[in-house]
Amino acid sequence: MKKYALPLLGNEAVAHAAIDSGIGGAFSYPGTPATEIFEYLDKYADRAGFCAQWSGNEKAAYEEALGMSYIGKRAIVSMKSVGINVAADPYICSALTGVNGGLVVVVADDPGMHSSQNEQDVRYYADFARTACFEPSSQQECYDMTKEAFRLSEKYKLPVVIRLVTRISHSRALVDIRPPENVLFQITLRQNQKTWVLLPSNARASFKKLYEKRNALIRYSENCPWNFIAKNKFTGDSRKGVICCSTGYNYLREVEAALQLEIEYLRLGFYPFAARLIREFLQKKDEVLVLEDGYPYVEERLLGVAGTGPKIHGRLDGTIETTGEINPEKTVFALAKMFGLKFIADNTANFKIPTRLPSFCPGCPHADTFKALKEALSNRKSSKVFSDIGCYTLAALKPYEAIDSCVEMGASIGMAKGASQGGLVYSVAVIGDSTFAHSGLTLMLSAAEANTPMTVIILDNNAVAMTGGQPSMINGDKLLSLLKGFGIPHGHIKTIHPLSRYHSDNVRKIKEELDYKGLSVIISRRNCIQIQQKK
Ligand SMILES: Cc1ncc(C[n+]2csc(CCOP(=O)(O)OP(=O)(O)O)c2C)c(N)n1
Repeated sequence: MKKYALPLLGNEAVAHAAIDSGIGGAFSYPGTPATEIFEYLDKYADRAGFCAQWSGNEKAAYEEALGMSYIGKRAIVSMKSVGINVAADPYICSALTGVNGGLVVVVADDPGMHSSQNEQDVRYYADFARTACFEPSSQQECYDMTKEAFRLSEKYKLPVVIRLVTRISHSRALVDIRPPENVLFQITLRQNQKTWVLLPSNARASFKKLYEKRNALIRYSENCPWNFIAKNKFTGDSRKGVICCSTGYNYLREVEAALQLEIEYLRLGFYPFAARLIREFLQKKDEVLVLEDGYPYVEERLLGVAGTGPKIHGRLDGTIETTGEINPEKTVFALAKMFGLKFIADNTANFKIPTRLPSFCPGCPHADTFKALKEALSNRKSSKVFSDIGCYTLAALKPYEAIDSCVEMGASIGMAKGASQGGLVYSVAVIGDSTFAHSGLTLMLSAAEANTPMTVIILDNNAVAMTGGQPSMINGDKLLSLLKGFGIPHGHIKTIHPLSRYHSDNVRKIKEELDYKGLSVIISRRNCIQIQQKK
């Protein structure tokens, strides 16, 4: 095969590697910054002969991938940071069942919360589940590590995580494409695989085995090409060094070059911890700076509780801000502090990145819904509006200021129910159609079962708008029939059309349902303006 390179986003490089690894299927639920992984796979699925399907939520996506792995085919499941919270149950349990076909779990974290409700760090999950985790620093590594992750997953019979962060997911570089694997992954149905039945007697044995696998993974970690000490042509202060991972590695090299510093560093790109290699690096150091994006995962482990060894600098001692993304500017300051450089402050102007605030698109149906809801609630001072995550969360901002909470996907209905059961009068939940399918359904079932006095407003814009307009699973008449099936009295399932010309009619309908002393649902139905324009 002729050698060639492609200009790929980090997300696309992961996806391309999955195709070249001969996957049988790709599963995902949209979420920034991970969405493009599946979108790329979806584009090539038919041609490459694998299945690609958006799933109802991340847990569903994980289980579908696990099923494909069970029959011996390779599968990839991708999601954003908080997605792994939803998929945690099958992910952690599948470390015990083991896998058959290689199973790669790509989680794109979002340090700095560009488009997420928190800054969580999947490396803790990988550790918690006792599995392995790759952490690429470049688009080439996204490609190479994904290929290696499939191999490793099959070798150790474990799901393997690839941890991305926004800047790696969403930046583009030339990626050398290696020859695709010539393996044809056939269905292989193995007999008598007790590990797949997690009865305590089976699970105990698997848990023991998991620790044996962990020891093997630590040995791999100590010898793999992704973890290494850079020592070549070093002439600087050898008692001070840096441990860097993910973007930290890039920023170190960028700043090192810009400021003509030479710094000895250890780069980490695979976990569990390469203990021997890390000890070797620490032995000769008095001070070490940790440059990592996300939580102080490496830093905390280096510090331990004994407090011996070199001084560790990073987020925990205030050398780097505790929260938020790291960036070249923070790297400059941290290095200046450790190396006692004075000129740094003048160099930082080049590294500043301006911020922009989001807002509803002109013509967005959500804007009309919130105008009507605000008016309907204006004389009902004790009301609270529990919202969810989607474009509609922007109603928290001026001029609407129409929602009181947004916690995680599906929380709106549960919180409105709990508040109503605690005595709140005018308890309102607002949830998008995709979020409703993702994790609102079960809560709606229990609200219907208890006939809790509350009003649920489902914003049916026929799309997962926030993440770029992917198809939502339930909307239109299907949504209406489903709600009727929950046993909610038909008279209390109403539809409104969010347009200013229907405003007073919409306000009246919402008021009627607010005053009803049981569960009522209002479907606010109009296509997302972006989707409409595309059509
Ligand atoms: C567990 C989890 N998965 C994915 C996301 C990313 N995400 C945020 S809102 C949303 C769905 C939005 O769709 P919908 O509820 O229909 O509202 P819309 O944006 O269309 O108004 C998604 C996928 C997330 N925040 N949390």
